[in-house]
Amino acid sequence: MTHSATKLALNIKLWGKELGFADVGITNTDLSEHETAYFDWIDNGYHGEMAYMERHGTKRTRPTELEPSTLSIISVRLNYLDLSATSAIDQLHNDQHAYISRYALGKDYHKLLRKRLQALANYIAQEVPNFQYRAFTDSAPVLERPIAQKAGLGFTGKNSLIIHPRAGSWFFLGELYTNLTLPMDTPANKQGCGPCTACIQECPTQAIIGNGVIDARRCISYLTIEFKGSIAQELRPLMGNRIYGCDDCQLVCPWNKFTQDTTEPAFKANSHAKLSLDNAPLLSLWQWDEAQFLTRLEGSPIRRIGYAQWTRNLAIAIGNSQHLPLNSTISELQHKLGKLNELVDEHILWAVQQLKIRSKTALSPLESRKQIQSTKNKHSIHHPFIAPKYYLPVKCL
Ligand code: B12
Ligand code: SF4
Ligand code: SF4
Repeated sequence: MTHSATKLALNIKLWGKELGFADVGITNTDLSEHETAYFDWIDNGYHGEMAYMERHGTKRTRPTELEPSTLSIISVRLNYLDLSATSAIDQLHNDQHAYISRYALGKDYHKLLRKRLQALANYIAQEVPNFQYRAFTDSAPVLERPIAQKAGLGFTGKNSLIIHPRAGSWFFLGELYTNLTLPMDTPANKQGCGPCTACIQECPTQAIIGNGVIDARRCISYLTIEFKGSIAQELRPLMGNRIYGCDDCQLVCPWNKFTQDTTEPAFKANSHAKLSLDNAPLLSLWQWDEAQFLTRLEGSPIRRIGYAQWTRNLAIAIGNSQHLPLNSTISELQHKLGKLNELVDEHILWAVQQLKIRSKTALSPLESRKQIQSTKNKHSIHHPFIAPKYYLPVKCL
């Protein structure tokens, strides 16, 4: 490796930090050690209905099939957790409120991250004639986690997320595929989980089926964001009040006590919405019509799922609530029957039925709390699971 390549790599890291990335690492295009695991995952059908993952074939595992001129990959991470947002744990414990995944409380990260990568590329282009690159985050057939691990940004946790030993896992990943020959960073090969299995045990739907292996078909993130169909009845009670994404396998991860606050104003909770998404009552969100959904969530990643899916998800969360007023909530639910489509109606009817069952077996809030605590079977149909212990920096617990 030439002296100038080493110097350029150092500069790329400095520029990346200047641009607000929490870390920048560099690796090559060899992801062969991950190929078998990836295709086993697809062959087992764990990707559910994300058919694009099958369609992309080896483009995801062989970077040069996606971009032939690629010689080195620059991998970046950007912290997104807003430590000043209402406590994630309080929201999960309040079944009259909606739980929205922390990454979606602010503005959509796709554009922001790509722009930032573009800015990094501009710095490089000033130094290197004939510099070629492509910027990616999330949506392209790129094996982002294995790349980040190889570039030294963190190890792969049992929850499959990349975990930085001094910053936890609340960050997005992005990449620049480049035609530069750059020195590789040391891969973060040693898994830091040790004997811990908190994420596996506490996943509400038992979607983590092995070390680093997720069955997306059971994952609440998949069910609420990617999956358009009818959610299996046995999974609905386990979803609790999680209406968009899920964070439990990060909330219970001890490494996340080292979480760093986001420095991005765009990722601050409610940087876009006219309602506090970190603290939103289910029934207020239920009252939005489609026009409100579209205007209030302008610039939010949530808008992507569309109003019908949003309504489906809300219906499940309302059906799971033990503490909403019964009669008025049932009539609010019924009010939307026949307004969207049969699939949404089916979820609304399910929710109405859940509330009616609740009215017959009504427990006082105290009795109901006691029952939740004493339940041995955490996947008991009536009690969406709440983990006993969470890890976040003290200020936002
Ligand atoms: C499809 C997808 C999903 C699916 C499937 C999740 C999954 N685990 O694969 C669903 C919808 C469920 C999902 C959920 C979430 N996702 Co997602 N998702 C993706 C996407 C688009 C592709 C991931 C993929 O290829 N999966 C297929 C599996 C097989 O690949 P893999 O997990 O990378 O697995 C490799 C390694 O884990 C390794 N491996 C496998 N087993 C083992 C075992 C050991 C011991 C080791 C060391 C390694 C190892 O080999 C595998 C094959 O190469 C990426 C973006 C991208 N283009 O990469 C974002 C991405 C992974 N998601 C992300 C996020 C933030 C989330 C959520 C937290 C969002 C939320 N709050 O709801 C959840 C977390 C759920 C979870 N525990 O994974 C971030 C992760 C950032 C990070 N710190 O790691 C990414 C990178 C997006 C981004 N650009 O920031 N996601
Ligand atoms: S995001 Fe939620 S449902 Fe998915 S694996 Fe993590 S804890 Fe389980
Ligand atoms: S919760 Fe425990 S097992 Fe899961 S990723 Fe974190 S350290 Fe690893």
